[in-house]
Amino acid sequence: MAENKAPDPKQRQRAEAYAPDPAGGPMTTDQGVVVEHTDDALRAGERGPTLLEDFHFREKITRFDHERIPERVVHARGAGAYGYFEPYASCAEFTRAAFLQDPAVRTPVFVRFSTVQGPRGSADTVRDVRGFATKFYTSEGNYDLVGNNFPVFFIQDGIKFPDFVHAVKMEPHNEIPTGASAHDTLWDFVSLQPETLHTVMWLMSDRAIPRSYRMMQGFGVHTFRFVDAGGKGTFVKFHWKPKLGVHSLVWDEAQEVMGRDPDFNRRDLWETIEAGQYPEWELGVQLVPEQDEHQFDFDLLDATKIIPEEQVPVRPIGRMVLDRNPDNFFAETEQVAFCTANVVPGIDFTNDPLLQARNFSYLDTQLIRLGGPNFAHIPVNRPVVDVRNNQRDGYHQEEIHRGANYSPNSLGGGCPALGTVDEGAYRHLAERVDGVKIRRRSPSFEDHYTQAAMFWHSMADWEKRHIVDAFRFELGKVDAVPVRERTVEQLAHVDHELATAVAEGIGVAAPTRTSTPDPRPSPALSLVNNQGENTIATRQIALLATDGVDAHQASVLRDTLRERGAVAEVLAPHDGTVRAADGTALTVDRALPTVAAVLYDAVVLTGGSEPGDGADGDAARRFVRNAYRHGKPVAAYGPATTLLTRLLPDEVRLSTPDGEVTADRGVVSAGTADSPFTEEFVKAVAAHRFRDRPVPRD
Ligand code: HDE
Repeated sequence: MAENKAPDPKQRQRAEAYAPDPAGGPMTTDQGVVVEHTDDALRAGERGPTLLEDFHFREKITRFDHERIPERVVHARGAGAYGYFEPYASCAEFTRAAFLQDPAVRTPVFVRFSTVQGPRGSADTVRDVRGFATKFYTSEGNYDLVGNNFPVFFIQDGIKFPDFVHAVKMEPHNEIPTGASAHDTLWDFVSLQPETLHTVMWLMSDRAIPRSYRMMQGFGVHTFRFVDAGGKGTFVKFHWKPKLGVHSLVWDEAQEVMGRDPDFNRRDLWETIEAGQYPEWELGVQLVPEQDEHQFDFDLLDATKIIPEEQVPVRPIGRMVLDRNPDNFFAETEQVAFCTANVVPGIDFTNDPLLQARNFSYLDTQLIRLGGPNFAHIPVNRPVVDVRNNQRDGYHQEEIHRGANYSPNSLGGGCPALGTVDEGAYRHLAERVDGVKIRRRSPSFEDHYTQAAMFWHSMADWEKRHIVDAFRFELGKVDAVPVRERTVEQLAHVDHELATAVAEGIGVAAPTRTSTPDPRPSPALSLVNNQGENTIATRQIALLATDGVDAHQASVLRDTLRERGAVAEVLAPHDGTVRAADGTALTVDRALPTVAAVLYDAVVLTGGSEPGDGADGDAARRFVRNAYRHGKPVAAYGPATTLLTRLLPDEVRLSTPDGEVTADRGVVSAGTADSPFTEEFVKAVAAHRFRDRPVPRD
C-alpha cells in the first residue's frame, strides 16, 4: 500500500516555508525577545493590579484575541490532505494541459472535503452535499477543480446562490438548525423553485450521508472545455470515482454518529492516511465534441443536468492518491483558497451561468476571508512555479519586490516580459459570442422534472425507501403546512408514487395526478452499481469479548482481519484485558462504553461469559442489534451463536454452537472461527451492507 514518499515540488516548497523550530531555543515574544515567565502577569504587588507595561501579557492576549478568521460562508466544515495525480496516458488529443500529458509526471495536489450548510464546528455526518475541491500544483500554475459529490446543483444561475444559501442555512432569528436542511425556509424555497428538484432528489438519497470521504464520487458539475494545442475545444465533464466504491451510512446511524463522533469523516480520512492506507480516486471525463453541443434533450450549460453515462461513457484518464496529512489544520486546510477561475492552458470555461458566477465569487470571498489580496503567498496556496508580475503591496505582503512595477517599462529592462503560447501562456478559447443584453434564461433550461424522475427510476427498491423516508423526515420538521403541500405537488411532477408515499408520511392530502416523465433509468446512478473493489481494507471491525473467551481463536481472527487491511479491535465491558478460558489474557483495544456499533462496519461475537442484565450486557446487546438493523455484517462462532440466535429474528438462518458455517444475508455463524467462517465473514464485510433483512425484534 505505502507509496514512494520522496518529497514532491510542493512538499519541498512547504519544507522551505518559515516554520519555527520549538526546540531551537527558548520561548520569545513576536519581536524575538526571550521570555522568562509566562504564567503570571506583571502586577503592582502580589495582590495588586496588572500593569499596562507588561508587553508579553498584552501581546499574548492580543494574538489570542485575533486567532479566528471568518469561516467560509458555505463549506465551512472541512478536512484536507495532500497527494498526487498522475495521468494514465497523454490526453494531447483533447487538451494541451501539461499535467495531462505524461504518465511519468506526478502533479502534487491538495484536496479539501467539506459539508456545505453547517458552521466550522458542526458534525460531519449531516444530510448535506459534500464539497470535493482539488488544487493541482501543475508545472503551468495552479489548477483548481472545485467540485461536489453530486453531479448537479440546486440552481441554474449564480444570481440565485445567495437566495438558496439563505434558505438552507440556519434561520436568521434563532440560528437553528445547525448542519441540517430539515426546516421551513429551505423547503419553502424548494417548493417555489422547481429547478432545485433534481439535486433535492440526490440530497434525499443516501449519497448525502457518505460512509467516508474516501467512498464518495466527485464531480466538476459544470460542463467545462478542454482545448488542444491547435486551439480546438471539446466539452468536458469531470468525474472522480473512488477505488473503494461509493458507500453510505443509513440515516438512523448517521444521526447517532453526530453525537458519538462528530469528527467521523474527518477522523476516518486522517487515520487511514496515517496508517498508510491511502485513499485513491480515478479521474474520468465525459467528452462531447463542440459540434454535438445541441444533441441532447437538455442544455449542456445547465448545471441541474447530468449527461447520463450510458449516453456518453466516462473515460478514465488518471488517478489521484492522497498520502499526506497536513501539519497544521489552520495554516493549510483552513487557509486553502480554491477558485474555479484558477485554470491552466488547455482547460477553459463554458457559458454556464452558474460557473460564470462562481468565477467571480471565490476570489471575492477570499479577499475578506483571508484578509486581503496576498493570500496566494500562503504556503498551501502558492504555485510551485515562479510568480512574476506587477501586482504590488496590499495587506500581508510577503515579497520584497524590487525594480519597475509597470508595463511597458524600459528602466527595468522591460521585465517581466510577456510569454508566448508556446512558452505556456494562457489563451482563452476564441469562442464566438454575440447577443442582445437580456435578463432571461434560455428555454432549453426549462425542464426540471425529466432528470429528477430519471434519478428516482434508477434507484434500487431500498434506495427508493430511503428517499421516501428522508422526505418524510425533512418535511415532517417543516411547520408550515402549505410548504409541505406545495413540495408534494412538486414531487407529483417527478413521480406520483413517490409523492403519494411522502404525502402519507407527512399528513397532507394525496397529490393531484399530473403527467410525469417516462421512466428512463440511468443504471450508473444507483449505489448498487458503484460498489468498487472487493476488499475489506480499512473496514472497522469490532470483536466483542468477555471473560472466558477463547483467546487463541479470537486473536487468530483479529490478526487475519488485520493482515487483510481491516482495523479489527477487541471490545470488552472494560479496558485492560479479559481473562481467557485457558487462563491467558486477551488485550482489550477499547471499552464498550466509549464506542458504539455505529462507529464500526461489522461485529463478531467471539464468546466468553454471556453478558448479564446490567448496563454492560445492554451495551453489548444494543451493539449487535444496531449493527444488524443498519445492515452490517454480524457474526458469531461457538457458544456465542446461542446469544446471536436470541438477538436476531427467527427467519435468520444460524449455525449451532458446534455446527457448520452458515451465511444468511450478512449474518455469519459457525462452530469455530476456522477458515470457512473467516472466509464467509470476509466476503460479508467486503459486501458492506445487507439491505433486505427480516425486521429485528427488540
Ligand atoms: Fe461554491 N463557494 N459556490 N459551489 N464551493 C464556496 O468559496 C459559490 C457551487 C464549492 O474547500 C465559497 O472560498 C457560488 C457549486 C466547494 O475551500 C464561495 C455558487 C459547487 C467549496 C462559493 C457556488 C461548489 C465552495 C465559500 C453558485 C460544486 C469549498 C468559501 C454560482 C461544483 C471549497 C470559498 C473549499 C466554496 C460560491 C456553487 C463547490 C462563497 C456563488 C455548483 C467544494 O465563493
